[in-house]
Amino acid sequence: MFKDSENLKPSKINFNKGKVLLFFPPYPAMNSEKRGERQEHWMPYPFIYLAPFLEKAGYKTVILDARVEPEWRSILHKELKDTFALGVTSFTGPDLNYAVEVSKIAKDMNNKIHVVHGGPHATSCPEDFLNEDVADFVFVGPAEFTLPKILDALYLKKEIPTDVKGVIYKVNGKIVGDKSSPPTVFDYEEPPAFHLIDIEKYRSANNIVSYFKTRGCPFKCTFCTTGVYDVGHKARDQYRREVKYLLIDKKFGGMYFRDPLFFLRTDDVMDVTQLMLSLGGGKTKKWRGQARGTFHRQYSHEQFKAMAKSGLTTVMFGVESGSQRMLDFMVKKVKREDYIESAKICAEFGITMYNSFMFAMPNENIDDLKQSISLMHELKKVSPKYISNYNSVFVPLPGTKMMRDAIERGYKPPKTLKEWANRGFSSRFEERDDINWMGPTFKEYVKIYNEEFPNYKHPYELENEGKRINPLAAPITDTEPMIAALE
Ligand code: B12
Ligand code: SF4
Repeated sequence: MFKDSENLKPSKINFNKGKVLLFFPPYPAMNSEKRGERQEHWMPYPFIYLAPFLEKAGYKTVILDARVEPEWRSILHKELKDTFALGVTSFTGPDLNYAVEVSKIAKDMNNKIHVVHGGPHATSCPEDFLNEDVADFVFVGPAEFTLPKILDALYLKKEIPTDVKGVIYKVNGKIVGDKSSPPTVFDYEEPPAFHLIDIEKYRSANNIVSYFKTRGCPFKCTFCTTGVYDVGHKARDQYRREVKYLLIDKKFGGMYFRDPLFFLRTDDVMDVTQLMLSLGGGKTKKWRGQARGTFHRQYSHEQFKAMAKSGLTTVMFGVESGSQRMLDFMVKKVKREDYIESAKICAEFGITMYNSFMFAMPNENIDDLKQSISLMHELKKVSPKYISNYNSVFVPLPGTKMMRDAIERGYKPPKTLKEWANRGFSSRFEERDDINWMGPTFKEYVKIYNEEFPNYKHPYELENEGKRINPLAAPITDTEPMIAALE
């Protein structure tokens, strides 16, 4: 046991202000019977980060994660009986149906429960929740510092402070408040509230854990909402403590750094490399992170070698398109050739390059599609063993420029929470009826796509069918020859 992971224990606090129940909606793919076989499960990170601030302020905090609690409805009813405030998070998608359902249940209880919402959809479209009377307060962006302030005002029956950024609510039927996001602070002292969840429920058969040491992204690709936040980094001691806790105390075998751009800061990456080496390196632990196409020129040969030796097994690239015209249009700030060069580096060091491509974006034409397909082949040719390409079909995300590009071409965005919840985000064209931004050549586009990718299946679907093994989940012995070669 590492001594410093003791610091992750919460301090003794007197919870005298009432109970806050934090609800994470179900995610059917995760709830499936094959849950234990999935490659990786996400802990309810927004709540793991918010809870310590609530506890510090004196609120008993309970996390109800419906993704891992099949009986969540009965637990919810029981918990709500003495709840002071219910917090709900939701992505733009099916989550919203559950977000509405649980809020209604809370509002129908005999005890007065303050209902607050936050998360990706609340950040993009905060008014939706107030217009439909689903929430009393809606939080935009990170809420560690703002949520306790509003709850305290409610608890002490004081005026709602008007100087809190990132929260809106109704006064006399009119929406008031400041919906600009507060700064993203991540290097705070409060340890994540791992003590509030049963970590075993997030252990997949492959024993991989996700972790963030950075939030937000300095880039502003026009289809993505992550760049909306400014960037917050954890301090060195803080992430070292937390990584050791998960990998050593909790015995996870692989770590996926979900930082939007993990490989951006060389000093941090080298520090993580040292840390992973000290924890057993590629011999007992593996890790993975997300990079930009410029990965190949950000590190020296020695540094790549050290990373591979320390257990870096996979790097994920949001390639999106093989057309430079489209890469420029989405302000990716990467050259097509960068991906080829990064593929060569990954192959040289035995690191799997996981490339995500996006199709049917507004302004994309047949030639762009052909260039994406040809880039996929070029990448695969670098190393069929270490390069893997995956597809997704564009989903317009609220608050992004690419959604406005789609609207300019005829897309009618959903207007209600129900419409947002029920719109398609499948990666198979035949399951999508919302794509009307592609112009007259769309039929031909789909034909070429389907010829290239007949019966396309997403990695999760392949996982569920037992037809795909994430390299991070492959037995350690499979990566040993490469590590030996690097000695
Ligand atoms: C992990 C993850 C997933 C996982 C797990 C999802 C799940 N439901 O189990 C998987 C891979 C399955 C997934 C799938 C999808 N995802 Co995803 N995912 C993420 C990721 C990488 C991390 C989310 C996270 O935990 N962040 C860490 C926490 C701390 O950050 P946070 O959510 O911002 O929380 C803070 C605030 O928002 C706020 N807050 C959050 N909740 C609440 C609640 C209350 C009450 C309050 C007061 C405050 C509050 O306080 C928190 C602490 O400060 C993000 C990108 C990112 N880097 O954040 C994308 C992201 C959330 N996903 C996104 C998308 C689009 C999807 C998909 C639709 C992709 C697709 N086409 O299939 C699906 C839909 C899934 C669904 N349930 O509907 C978008 C969301 C955009 C949107 N408007 O919804 C994001 C932002 C990425 C992007 N492209 O911009 N995803
Ligand atoms: S796509 Fe990646 S690089 Fe671009 S803004 Fe989003 S997280 Fe940042």
